[in-house]
Amino acid sequence: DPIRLLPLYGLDPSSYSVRTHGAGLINRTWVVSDVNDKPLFVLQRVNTNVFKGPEDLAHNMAVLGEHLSVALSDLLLPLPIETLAGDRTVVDRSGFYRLIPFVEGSTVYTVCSDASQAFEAALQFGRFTSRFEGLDTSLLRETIPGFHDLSHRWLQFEDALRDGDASRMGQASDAIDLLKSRRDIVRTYERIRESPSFRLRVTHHDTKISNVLFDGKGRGLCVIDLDTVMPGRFISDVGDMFRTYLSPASEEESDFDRVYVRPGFREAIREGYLTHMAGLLTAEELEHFDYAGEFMIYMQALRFLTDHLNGDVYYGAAYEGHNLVRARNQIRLLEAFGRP
Ligand code: GN1
Ligand code: MG
Repeated sequence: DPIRLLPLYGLDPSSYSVRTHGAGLINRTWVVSDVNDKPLFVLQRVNTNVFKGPEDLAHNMAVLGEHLSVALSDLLLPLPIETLAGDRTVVDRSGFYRLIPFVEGSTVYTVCSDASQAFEAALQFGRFTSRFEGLDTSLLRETIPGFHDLSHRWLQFEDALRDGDASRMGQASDAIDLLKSRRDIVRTYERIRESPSFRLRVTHHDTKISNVLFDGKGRGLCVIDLDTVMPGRFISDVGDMFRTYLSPASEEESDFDRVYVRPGFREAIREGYLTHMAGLLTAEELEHFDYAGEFMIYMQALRFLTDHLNGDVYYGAAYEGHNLVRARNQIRLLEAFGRP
């Protein structure tokens, strides 16, 4: 029970209750409330199989916080609180934890249900990146090496095709063939990676709707879940919004007829993101705005399929063939997205 960590922060466990919260695949999250049930903190356990260097996360949060305070920025960014000993992460045998202030009156959504939410979220992610424009991104550490490096993901896929489960490979041949046939998406990425017109900026790398806090009127307040904040390209953040906001059904949906692109959402993401980013993106980046969607949807399909072939070691599986369903779902979305 994570309540045992509260004394490290000088908090008396008998004055708080802890409830599980959210549904990420990687980390575990709880909300800590007071005796009147008022939420005060979010407690998270970070998956150390995925994030191998807790000190890198702590380092990055410190760099971000420092930049905002020096720049006297108006950006709201809930950063981990210090323990009595002055640490922003707590390491114990089960992993490492951090405690973050709960933003009063905030709500999270697990599904992006209308275009105005997509607009608000995209505005928040664009605003987040824009507020770090003056920061030297080389100060940030890579918390997951090669995280959105599509060439690296392609190589992992090839490894799985060589060493993975043979019977699963047979069953998944349709998905394997489809992803091989769209290797042009990897080639475009390789050009982008070498192009000086594509800038490295402070990038969130996990722009799903549940990583944005909203107020009671449906206005975006700020972004959360900063573990994967590191130097990156805008195609990661814009692409993951396309990937996770366009369809009414998520990557978990097994009825693929429910996976499609809702009208108006694409435009909402574009307008929202460009609210703060229009003046910062280069002409070549703007030309690749829609490519971002292909890039992220394709990468997620590759990652799910790779994990399926490898025996579900990364994402886990709640039922037999779960990651193959997720991969096929993302392939359906890639087809619905169309070729930019
Ligand atoms: C993971 O755990 P969650 O949902 O925040 C993954 C993302 C994937 C996502 C797919 C560190 O994020 O890259 O897009 O699952 N995060 C990591 O649901 O691998
Ligand atoms: Mg995350």
